[in-house]
Amino acid sequence: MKRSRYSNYFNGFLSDYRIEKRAEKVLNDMQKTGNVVVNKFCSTFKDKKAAYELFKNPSFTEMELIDAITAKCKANQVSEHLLCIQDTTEINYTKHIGRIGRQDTNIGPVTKNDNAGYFCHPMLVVDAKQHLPIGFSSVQLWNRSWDKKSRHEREYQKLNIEDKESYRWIRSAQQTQDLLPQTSQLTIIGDREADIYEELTRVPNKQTHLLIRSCINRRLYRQDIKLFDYLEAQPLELEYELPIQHNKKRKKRIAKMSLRYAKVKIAKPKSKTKKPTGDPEYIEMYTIEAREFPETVPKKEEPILWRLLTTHQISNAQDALQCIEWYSTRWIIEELFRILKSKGMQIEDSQLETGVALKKQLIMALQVALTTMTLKIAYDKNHVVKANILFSPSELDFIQILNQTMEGDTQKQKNPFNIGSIAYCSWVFARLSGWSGYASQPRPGYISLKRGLDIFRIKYEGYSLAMSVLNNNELKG
Ligand SMILES: [Mn+2]
Repeated sequence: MKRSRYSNYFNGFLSDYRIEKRAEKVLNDMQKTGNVVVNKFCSTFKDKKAAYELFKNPSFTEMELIDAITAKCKANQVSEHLLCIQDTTEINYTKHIGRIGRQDTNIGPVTKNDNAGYFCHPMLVVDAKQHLPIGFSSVQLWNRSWDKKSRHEREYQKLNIEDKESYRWIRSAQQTQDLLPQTSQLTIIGDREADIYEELTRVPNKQTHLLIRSCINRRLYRQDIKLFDYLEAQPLELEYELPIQHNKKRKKRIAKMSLRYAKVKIAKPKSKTKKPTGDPEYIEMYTIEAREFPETVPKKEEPILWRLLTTHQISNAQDALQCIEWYSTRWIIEELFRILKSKGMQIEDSQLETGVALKKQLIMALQVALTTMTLKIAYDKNHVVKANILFSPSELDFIQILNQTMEGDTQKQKNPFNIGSIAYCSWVFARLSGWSGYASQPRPGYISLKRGLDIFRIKYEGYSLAMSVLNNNELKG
C-alpha cells in the first residue's frame, strides 16, 4: 500500500519499482513544465540523465506503458454510459530524422511520403452526461516502413481488413469492449475515416453502440436510391439554430439548421461481396442529416452538413439531437491533439534519439495532456466528479491541506466546490497561481491552472518527502 504514495499510474506495470518511480517522476515533471524536451522538463543533470535512461530502457515496453494508462481508465469507470472517441494523428519527426537515422525501424514515411514519423490512434473515453474525460481505453502506435511498396503495388484494395491500417478503428473498439466490461453502455464515436463497412457490422453488440460521421454515399439494400439522396428526401423534422464560432473555415454566425433522419439498410459494398468475410449482406442503422439552410450560409462557404450513422434508435428529433450532441464531443480529442503538438507540449520537438523512446514518451504525454484538459473542463463546468480519477489519495490529502491555507475568512473567498471533486482541486490550483478566488474575477484559463498545478507538484514533492521521513521514523520507532 505504501507504494501508492509514489506512483499514481505505474504501480505494478513496469519491470521494477525504481523504474515505476522514475516514470512517475518524469510524467509529473512533464506535467509541471508542460514540455517534453528533456532539457526543459528536468532541472538537474541527474534528472536529465535518468529521463534519457528511462526512455532508452529496454526492460519495459510501449505496451506495458499503455496497459498502465488504460488500467487507470478502467478504474475510473464512473458512468452507465461512456462515449469512446477515437481518432488518428500523425506525429512528425522529419526535422529530426538526421539524428534518429533512417535505419530506425520505429520511424517511417507518414502522410507526405518523404516525411518521417509515426501514427497515433487513441480511444479517449468521456462520461456521456458530463463529457468529462476519464482516460484512454486503447492506444495504438504504428509506423510504415521506408521500403514498403506503394498501396497500388501491394494491391491494397485486395487485402483483408485485418491487414489494413484501417483495421485500427475496429481493433480499438474491441480493446475498449475488453477493458470496460462493467460499463453498461459504450458509444464508439469516429469521424468520416471510420465509415468502414466492417466497423458498422463488427463493432455493435448488446453493450456497444456506434456513432460515426458518414463519408460514403452507400448503396441501400435492395433499393435504387443511395444513402445521401434517401436521407435528403426525408421529411423535415426540426429547424434549429446553431451558434457557429469563427474559425479558419467558418464565419461566426447563427446557422439555421434542418434536421432529418431515417432508418436504413446499408448494403455490403460490391467490392466486398466476392470474398467470404462473414460480414452480412446489409446492416440496419439509423442515419441523421443536419444541414444548414442556404439563407445563413456566407458567400464562399459551403453549408454546414453533418451526416451521422448510428445504431442508437432514433424515434424523434430529440433522439437525433442527442446523437449530434454526443458526436460533438469529438472536439475533446481534437483539442487533445493540439495540446500534444503545436499549441502546448510540442511533442514533435522532443529530442529523444530513437523511435521506441519517442513512442514511450508519447504515451506518457497523452496522459499529461489529458490531465491538463480535464482540470479545465471540470472547472468550467463545475463538475462534481471525484478527483481520484486524476490524483492519488495522498495527493488529495495534500490538496485539502493546501485548500485550508488558501481560503479566506469570508464566504466569497471559500472554495465553492465539493471536497474531493476535480473542480475543488482546480480551485486550489487557480489560487496557487495567484488568482484571487472571487467568483466575480474572470475564470482562470489553461495557463494559470497549469501554473497552479506546477506549484502544487513542487510543494507536493516536499510534502511527500516529509511524509516518508515521518513514516520511516514511525516504522523504526
Ligand atoms: Mn480523423
